[in-house]
Amino acid sequence: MIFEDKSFSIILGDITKQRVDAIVNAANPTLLGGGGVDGAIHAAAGPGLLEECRKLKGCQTGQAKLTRGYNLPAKYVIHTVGPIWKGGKSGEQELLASCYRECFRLAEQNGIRSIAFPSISTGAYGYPVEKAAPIAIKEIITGLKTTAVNKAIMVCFNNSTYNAYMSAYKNGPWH
Ligand code: AR6
Repeated sequence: MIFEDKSFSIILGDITKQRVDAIVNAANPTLLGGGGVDGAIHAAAGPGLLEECRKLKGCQTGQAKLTRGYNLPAKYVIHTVGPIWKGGKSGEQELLASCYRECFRLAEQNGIRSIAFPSISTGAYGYPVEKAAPIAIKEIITGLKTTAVNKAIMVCFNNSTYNAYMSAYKNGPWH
């Protein structure tokens, strides 16, 4: 999708390989690493990332914090903590939207022009991807329209995630 010199893509791939200004990490409140995309980002970035994360003293659900990218091709990592899915009546939608918005806010503050997102909360945190995808897409398109970020990529790690995002994109009101 291209609009007003801005671009949004949904791809199948590995976020640690993306050559963008910042990649987003789906972290946990300790910011001290974990499995899934968090583990992959720490493994690819090297120990400097964990050292910097230790100084951040954690992060609340729906918030985001920035570090450098160390051995990653990306200059920065934006760590955000998605909500754990508890059935949808515990504010999950608003917290998930807040993750994407906070990432754009930090991007804007730090001169980041290109950003790659993983599918926040839809792995270990159990958020149904069919419900998460339209929220993610809406906030990413809003972020592109309202900040200086000009390129956003949703990096899906498997086919079912990719299909859910493509279908949410096709069925959405944004084009
Ligand atoms: N590139 C892109 N996406 C990936 C990659 C990768 N290299 N690896 C996994 N994914 P998850 P969450 C996808 O579980 O649900 C961690 O332990 C994965 O297929 O990584 O927010 C943290 O420390 C899924 O689609 O994050 C937290 O404790 C998506 O990334 C907890 O998991 C998110 O899955 C956070 O859970």
